[in-house]
Amino acid sequence: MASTTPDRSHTRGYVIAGVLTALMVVGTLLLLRNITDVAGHPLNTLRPLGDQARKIDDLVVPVFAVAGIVFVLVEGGVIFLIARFRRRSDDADGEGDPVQIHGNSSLEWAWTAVPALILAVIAAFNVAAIWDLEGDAQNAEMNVEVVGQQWWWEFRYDTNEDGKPDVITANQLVIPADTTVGVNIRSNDVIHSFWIPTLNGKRDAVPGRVHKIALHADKPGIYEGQCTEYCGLSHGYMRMQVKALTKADYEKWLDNQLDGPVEPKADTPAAEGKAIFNTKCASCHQIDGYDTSGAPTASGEPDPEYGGADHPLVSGNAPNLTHLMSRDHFAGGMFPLYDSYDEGAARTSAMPSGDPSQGELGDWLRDPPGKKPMASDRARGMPNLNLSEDEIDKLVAYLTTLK
Ligand code: HEC
Ligand SMILES: [Cu+2]
Repeated sequence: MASTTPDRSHTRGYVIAGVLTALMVVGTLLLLRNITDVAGHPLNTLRPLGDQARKIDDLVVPVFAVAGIVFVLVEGGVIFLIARFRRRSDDADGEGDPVQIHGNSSLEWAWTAVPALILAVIAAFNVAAIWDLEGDAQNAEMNVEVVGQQWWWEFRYDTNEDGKPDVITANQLVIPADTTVGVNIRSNDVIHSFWIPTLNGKRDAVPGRVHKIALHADKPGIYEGQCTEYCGLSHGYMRMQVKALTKADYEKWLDNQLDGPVEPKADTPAAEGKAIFNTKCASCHQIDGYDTSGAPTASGEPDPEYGGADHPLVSGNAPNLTHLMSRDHFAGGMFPLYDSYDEGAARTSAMPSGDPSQGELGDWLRDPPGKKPMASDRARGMPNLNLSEDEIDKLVAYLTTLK
């Protein structure tokens, strides 16, 4: 022991403390840089673009500030005490020890009561915010059913309020801007989580339950989201978007959705594609007006709620394709439906414009599980149907007519 002089061990300690401090400072700066650089990061909770996200932000910022003050006070105190009362080389045992305050009840009461008080005040604001958000959901101007599926999101609109959906889409939840929209979040299989961070907090989609939240987008635009509850193989490929349109564009979009599917002209590749679709795809995918009532669901049984004759637009566990090309992306928002896609104003018009991504759709039909991991042998996702190139061409010709 005599070989380690106090001086050398001190130096080593200072070096380690210095390096750790430097790492912490660099890490904090990097973190701050990333979380404040919101432009290129669409999944950002610090950039509220709607009423509900703003209410959450208005709560988070002051709470974070309080936590920051407490952090600085406590850590500052710890560092001060370590420096002030550290053992020096000329210290003798038992001499000049700090005053011991163990058992000082006023001090102990104080450091129990002060944090409790701070937490109680924060809790009051939290509960008020939760009630406020709940009120928004209950007083929504319109409602949409949101159904989590492995691994994509389905959106159902009941515009004539007869209890049955009359518009069913996937991946992109289209809403009017500046309108409070209630979303009733459900699941058709496992637990997912619906999250559009610029509009509201996340909410789980739990089988057998309905969770309701409100979304209110200030302006027309695309608001990105991502499933945030691990839900199996392709959880990471389960995105969604809210597309907010002006009220006029929303009406246009709705009119188009309420129309039946485009019928391909006779004797075209698209017409042949439709015939192939009816034999190879319609058992899973719904096109409005084609009778596939009672299509089997994930469990293999016709599901009265999801696939029964009462809900002829709902096929169960595959996206409704009636107006496929009115969306921007397919398969959980992963792949583009348009090649030359205008990122500007066209993104928020009633119908995307550009050249259909025939290649992407062709690749998908050639080998869906190769493009996106799926367990199609267990009715989770789309199987490889071993289509010929000729069938693929005709199917793509048909699918791209479905505006
Ligand atoms: C066994 C059921 C099943 C069959 C049969 C099937 N699909 Fe699919 N399909 C799915 C499922 C499930 C998805 C969703 C996959 C995902 O996004 O994870 C899907 C996704 C798609 C999509 C993307 C839709 C979107 O909006 O995201 C297209 C396009 C598609 N299928 C076309 C076809 C065509 C064409 C056929 C016939 C050749 C076909 N499917 C046959 C189950 C099926
Ligand atoms: Cu999910």
